[in-house]
Amino acid sequence: MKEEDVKKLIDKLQYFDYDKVLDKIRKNVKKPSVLVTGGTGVGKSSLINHLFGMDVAATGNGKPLTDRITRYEPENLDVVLYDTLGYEVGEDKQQQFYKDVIGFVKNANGQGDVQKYVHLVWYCISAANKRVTPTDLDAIAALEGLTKVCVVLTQIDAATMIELDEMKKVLQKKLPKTDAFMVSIDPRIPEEKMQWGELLNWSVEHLDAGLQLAFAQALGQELSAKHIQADKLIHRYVAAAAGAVVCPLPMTDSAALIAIQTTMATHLFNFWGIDRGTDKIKEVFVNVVVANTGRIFSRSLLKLIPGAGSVAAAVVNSGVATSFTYAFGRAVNEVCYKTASRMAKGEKVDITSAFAMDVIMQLIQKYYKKNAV
Ligand SMILES: Nc1nc2c(ncn2[C@@H]2O[C@H](COP(=O)(O)OP(=O)(O)OP(=O)(O)O)[C@@H](O)[C@H]2O)c(=O)[nH]1
Ligand SMILES: [Mg+2]
Repeated sequence: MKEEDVKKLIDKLQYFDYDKVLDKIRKNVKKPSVLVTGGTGVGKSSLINHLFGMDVAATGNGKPLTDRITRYEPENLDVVLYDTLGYEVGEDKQQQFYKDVIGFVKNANGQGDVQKYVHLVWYCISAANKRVTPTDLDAIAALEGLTKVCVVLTQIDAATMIELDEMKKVLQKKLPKTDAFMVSIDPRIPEEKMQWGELLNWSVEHLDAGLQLAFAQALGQELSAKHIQADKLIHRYVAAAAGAVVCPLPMTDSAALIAIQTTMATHLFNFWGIDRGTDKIKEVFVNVVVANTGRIFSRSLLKLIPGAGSVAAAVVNSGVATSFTYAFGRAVNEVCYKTASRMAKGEKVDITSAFAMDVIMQLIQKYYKKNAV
């Protein structure tokens, strides 16, 4: 009897099309854009690849806008990246760079066309060069008149602490209002010496609220910066869940609510970048999580609400709908985060066991209790 009810409940979700649902979620996403610039060989393309993964700046379908500027809009990332060729030594070449890059941002941001707007500039200066040049200082000052700019001190593995301190001092003196972050892609440099997280937090904070989630979605490696945004994402669906259950309804009629929850799970899965692997991963996710959301929902509620009785008799009110949706979101989020962390380390993860129903149910219980209304 119970299983039959549950089956009825999830029948409507059987033909879940992951890509279609995701398309709908991402269709209207406004993408932030980041322009990465600085001298030649300072590690601009490497930085883009490190943060957004998948050799975006090497193999991505970049569109050369000028000789110097290439635009990347990777299909599965909610961000637009402009990689630039760095300036070379020589007065003429520096002038040309100055004209090209600053001219580009001026033009892009002066048109009032949000599609073209450059939201952030990461101005890279290599610690390996041991110095901040007048060209850098001039370019940064000019760019700051046009958009939000920070300095990224790259390749810090190639400088001593004393050299780094010296460069930081120069930056503080010449550009006292500009934030600067030290990074390297050398895996031998201990994490605490680098400021990847700080660079990404700066970036999120300097974007409009409507662009922050998209920026975080696009990040591949530095997962801690995604957390706050993931929570915001869950809250959106909790609000939708409240709207779907305006008056109490029988659990067997909660297909609309479950559809919201499966969409949330799909959104989180994409947000954490787990679907950037093979199609097989998506397929497993759909089979393990999406197809079971109704079952997880009904079983959890019978466990969590004392006296709910059978599925047929149970009634879902707005409080239960929001508490459960929140707990489910947190549970899926936690598993996604752990999975993405393991994948980032190069581990091969078995999605079936990572997202097993028991694992999700236990986490739901943990979060539901904490937030029960
Ligand atoms: N040691 C060290 N090498 C790095 C680091 N980041 C990049 N590199 C190396 O520096 C070289 C130049 O890196 P790119 O990313 O191509 O530099 P770029 O700024 O894009 O250069 P252009 O496009 O020519 O202006 C490559 O050989 C990278 O492997 C780093 O953090 N540490
Ligand atoms: Mg490059």
